[in-house]
Amino acid sequence: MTTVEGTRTTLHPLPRLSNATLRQARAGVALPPYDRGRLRSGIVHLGLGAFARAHLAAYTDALLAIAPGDWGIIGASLQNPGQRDRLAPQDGLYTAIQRDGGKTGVRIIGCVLDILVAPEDPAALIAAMARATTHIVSLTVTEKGYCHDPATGRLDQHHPDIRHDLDHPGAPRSAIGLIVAALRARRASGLAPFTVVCCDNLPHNGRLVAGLVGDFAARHDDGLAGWIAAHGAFPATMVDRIVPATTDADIASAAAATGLCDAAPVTHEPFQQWVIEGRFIAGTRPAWDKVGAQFVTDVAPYEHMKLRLLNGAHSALAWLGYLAGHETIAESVGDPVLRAYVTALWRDEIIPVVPPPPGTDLHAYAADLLVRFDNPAIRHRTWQIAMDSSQKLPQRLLSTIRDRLALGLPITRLALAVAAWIRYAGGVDEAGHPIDVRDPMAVTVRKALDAAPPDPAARVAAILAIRAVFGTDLPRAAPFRDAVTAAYATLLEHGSREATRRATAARPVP
Ligand code: CS2
Repeated sequence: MTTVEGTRTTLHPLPRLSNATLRQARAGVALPPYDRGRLRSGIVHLGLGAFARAHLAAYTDALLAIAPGDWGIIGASLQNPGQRDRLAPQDGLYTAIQRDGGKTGVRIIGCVLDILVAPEDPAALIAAMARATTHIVSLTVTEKGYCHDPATGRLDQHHPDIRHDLDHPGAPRSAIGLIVAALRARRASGLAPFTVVCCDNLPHNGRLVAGLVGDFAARHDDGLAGWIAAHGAFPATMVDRIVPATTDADIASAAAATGLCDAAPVTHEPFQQWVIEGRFIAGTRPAWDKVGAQFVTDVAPYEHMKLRLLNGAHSALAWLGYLAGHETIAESVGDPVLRAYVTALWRDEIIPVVPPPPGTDLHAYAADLLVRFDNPAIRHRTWQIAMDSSQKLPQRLLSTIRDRLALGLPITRLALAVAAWIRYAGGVDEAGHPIDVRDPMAVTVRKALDAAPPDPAARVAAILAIRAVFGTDLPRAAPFRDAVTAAYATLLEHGSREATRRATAARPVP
């Protein structure tokens, strides 16, 4: 038995996956067909979690299999050494398990060459980003990793990490501080900037990160902000693949499939989509389009479709499903009440206000989403999706609500989702058990609820007053306040399933 240091994971008595053992993988396991020894890095990726390893790295690995290029990836962990401790003994190799109902495909991904841990040595990470051979810095640091105000999209100058980084520009700890430090180093050595590719589910993610980097750089009066604005590139992207957190059971299935111990496999659905604005510095980028990515001039319609239909429904199902006692998204959409709700939510409230991307039928897209959500082999926990909800709500649901309010359209089902978040964030489930709410604003939300008088209208008003989530417009919009209050009262009185049934059955007056 091998125990991986820094984790509680116990591995099987099999050889550990590494360069030396790779060829011992069982027949049927796809191996990187390129020569890893000759592969050089061209990408530094901040936040090397499961999603990036099943998406950006999977695309890059597939590309390297058909077209050589110096597009190896140096991954960086911004929080703790866990991922490095799991992957370094494996020479960066890991197993990707594709699950589609009863069908499984197994492949070992080889394009991650090294993993750095920012808090251990920020200078080493800045140096890797500032190297002439690094052309792209990509990110999946989750919504809260950008240290911004979700309602305005501006840098939160009071965020402890941003304050730290402004005071210690040579040893930053936030993604934005690290990027600015590396851009400063490139400018000093006469290099062009790298292209920053944000792969998080944020609205206008390229523009948003450009603004945050600009805000941060402008705090030092050395002309850096102007240089970045003139020479930098921050293409927008839409990323999509359902990738649940890796569990011990996944580690066991990777071992069973490959015959090798892997402390950090990823599991994912077959579907993947990556739409990228084709704006890279000097046009230097991997030909990801050869392996299915789409380069377009305007990502916005794809982003709206994905954030509002997929992620909006995911969050709604996460809160309502969790409250109804469902552990996963597949279980939630297996419940006829929640299934009817999400179908009606898409058809009646979301699709009518989302302009479709070229050649896309949004009803067909929604039908495909339901098939993806149904995939029983993907155990995507409602609790996992409910994490950091305060950072997700604006782009996933509130934008759609704003569009409908502007047109005077009803929002019954969307309002139920918002009310379900408030109910979930209260921290007690329908059986009276505590909910482990993980959210940077968990305390703020709980305090607001606890301080409000106990009636639903007062509690909802207290939450809507949280400006960083709801802005200044929504708390003043009476149809929104009333719809959320009514839904919240029904949730408290009748529970999630009955409230969902009623919201689905409601025939709101247009
Ligand atoms: C999910 C996303 O955890 C969540 O919030 O909604 O991770 C979702 O699975 C991906 O965006 C799918 O591309």
